[in-house]
Amino acid sequence: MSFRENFMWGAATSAYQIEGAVHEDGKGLHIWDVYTSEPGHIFENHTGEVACDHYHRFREDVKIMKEMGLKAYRFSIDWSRVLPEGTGKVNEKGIAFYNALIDELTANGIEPFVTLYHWELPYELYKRGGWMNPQIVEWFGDYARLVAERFSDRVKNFFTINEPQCFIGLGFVTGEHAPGLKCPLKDTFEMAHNVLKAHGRAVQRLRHYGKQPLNIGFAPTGSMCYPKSDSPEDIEAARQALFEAPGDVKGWSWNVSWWSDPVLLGHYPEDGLALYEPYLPRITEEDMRLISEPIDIYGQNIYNGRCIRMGEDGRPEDVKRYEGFAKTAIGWPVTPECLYWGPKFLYERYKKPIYITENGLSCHDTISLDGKVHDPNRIDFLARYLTQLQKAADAGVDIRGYFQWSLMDNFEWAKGYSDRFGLVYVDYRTQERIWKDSAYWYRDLIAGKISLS
Ligand code: IFM
Repeated sequence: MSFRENFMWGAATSAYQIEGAVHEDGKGLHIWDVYTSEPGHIFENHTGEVACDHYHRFREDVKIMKEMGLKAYRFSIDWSRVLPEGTGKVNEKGIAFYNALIDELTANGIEPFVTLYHWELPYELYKRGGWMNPQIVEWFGDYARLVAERFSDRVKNFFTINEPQCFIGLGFVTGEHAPGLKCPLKDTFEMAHNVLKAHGRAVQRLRHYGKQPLNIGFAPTGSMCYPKSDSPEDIEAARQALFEAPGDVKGWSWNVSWWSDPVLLGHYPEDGLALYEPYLPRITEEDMRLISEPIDIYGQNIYNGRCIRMGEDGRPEDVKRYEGFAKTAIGWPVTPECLYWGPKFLYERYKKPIYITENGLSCHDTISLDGKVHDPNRIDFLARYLTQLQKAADAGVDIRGYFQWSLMDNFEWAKGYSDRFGLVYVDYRTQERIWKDSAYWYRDLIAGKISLS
């Protein structure tokens, strides 16, 4: 057994992390443009002003994708590039850029997967309250309509929002990401509710204005849970731990079920409702109907997980990692099992076809004396993780595709360019793209020249 036929082997990026051209062709500002322009927020004050200069080099980048044999490419549209003020006047040059990118992809036989929101909140909308303003539900809906009208003749697959856990948790709870706020928790729950409603409105608009039947989903993230052993007790403990609400309310956004249950099951999880009760906004049945507007596919970003066993008190407990446990350059644990147990538990609960919308690692990649970039750790990581994903597919989980994060090194938010997640190395001094060893490995895997164990 193996992955299904026409499995979508892909790679992912996002607009601000690669495009550059932030002041070109009528693009409006978004919160990251503004946040990165203020010193002190980002590692060595890096910004995305140039990033990978993908705005000008997208044809070269699509050529790389083609040579790598990618079947699919997941990228995001910068809301402020097509609607500089977030609503109203359309920036035709921004539309033209995405049209050209989509055309280039389809001409090369690469399926585009478009994300509507990968954290570029237009600054003009932020000034009007951003996610706190309930009108954002319609603003986002109008944006989704524009995207459907202009691009859905060629784009069939859409994800509404990427990693709400991060942009609410890091942007508005801890303040490590744009716009750098530490809001009262009550406000963050209200924003989250508006995010989910905006997602629902976008699903409606995409569906209604789509020029063909569309596959629509969203792309949350989360640390997965895997059992210490194959005993039914440990498996049950891991399942429970994955979906339970974090007890520490300050970390509430790092939660799978608070985001995914409303979208897929039509209600917030009961344990979360009880735990977070003092902070919750008014939630109506109409809201829940909107939030649970049916979707077709489930995207999940998975990087790592926690090992869980059933405690003697009958409650799940974390198993301490041994000293020297493998970790990536950014410091995340290497836990391949998360790519078996995560999709398995998610599929059991939500029963939707799954795409792994992001997975990958940062390494300390450098150009070696031979002019090449050798990244054995990335190859080893991918082989281990994908073996587990294949096991999940073999076990009957409906996995439709896998997007490696990322196609190329890029602007890693608060870490600037200090972390390299790409299959392709970007020399930011010259914008030269250099295939890392893992890019060749991924190409050979896609071509069927390498088998996973
Ligand atoms: O670079 C990010 C991406 O934008 C969202 N998911 C995690 C990646 C690595 O941190």
